[in-house]
Amino acid sequence: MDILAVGEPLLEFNARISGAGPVQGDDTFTLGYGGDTSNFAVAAARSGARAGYVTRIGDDDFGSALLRLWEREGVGTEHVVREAGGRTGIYFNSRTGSESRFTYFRAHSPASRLAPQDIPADAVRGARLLHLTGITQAISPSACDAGFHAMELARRAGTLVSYDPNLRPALWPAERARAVIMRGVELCDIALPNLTEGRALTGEDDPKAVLDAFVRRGPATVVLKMGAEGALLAHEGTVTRIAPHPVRQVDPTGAGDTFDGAFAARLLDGTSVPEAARYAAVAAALTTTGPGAVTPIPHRDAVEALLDGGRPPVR
Ligand code: KDG
Repeated sequence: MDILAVGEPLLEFNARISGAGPVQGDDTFTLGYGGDTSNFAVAAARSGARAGYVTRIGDDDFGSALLRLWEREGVGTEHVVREAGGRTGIYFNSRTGSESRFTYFRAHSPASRLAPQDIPADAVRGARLLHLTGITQAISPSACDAGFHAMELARRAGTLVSYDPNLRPALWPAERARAVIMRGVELCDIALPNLTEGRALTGEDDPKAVLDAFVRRGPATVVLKMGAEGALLAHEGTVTRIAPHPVRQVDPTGAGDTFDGAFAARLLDGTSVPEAARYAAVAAALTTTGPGAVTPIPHRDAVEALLDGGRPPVR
């Protein structure tokens, strides 16, 4: 595998809210897939990369559904452990308008038992890029250790490390989140924060100051994702503004993960860093045009058609 992602996959229940406000008893939820690192792996695969996943799931129906997803998408499952009697985590997205609102049921999930011994050392050494996130490290102390262990292994082997803070305040206390995530940023080559979490993590407000605060931690490449405002890319001492791709947003869930996966896939096929970021911005924008984290993630042809100024192909 060229790309290895480590983290927690979740089944997603995505609300179809009938009224204007929070869920009501008669609203319905559509089953889908989520989990930031799983979304990342699917996005990378849809952009043509050979991606594999390191995680733990239950031997329940939700675990089976995720396995079928990865098999359909061509995401490698060699390092997915199935726990007998384990219950795979789930979340509800009861979004109002286009704002995500997550409720998690993931405590004691199999993925929370991820530990350093689950990290396949040879696969990390053999990969070209390792990806993990703040969520990977938030779900339990052993998963946090697994994340640091994987990054250390990758650094020693010369495998690139990409890291998305994906700050989820519901998962851990702010001070611990900041300390762990900023250590992760120091250990990575490519940091991929969004503006909201970047502000919370650095205490800066101005996007350029937020970007600089990440650059000072050492990663060679930082992309500050700013949603409808596009992105700021810092690479080799140069800051490049990546224009947004305008779309009608339905559900932003998974857009940041898609950016990361699409960016990684393009970087590894030799695309220049700014071009990879432009590609990733279009892929991320397309992901917001439908409900759910995974279904709207675009394939490479759809993104390229738009980059060329055309319309995406109909699938
Ligand atoms: O980035 C989208 C993810 O946040 C979503 O799929 C659920 O992984 C998830 C989480 O932990 O919030």
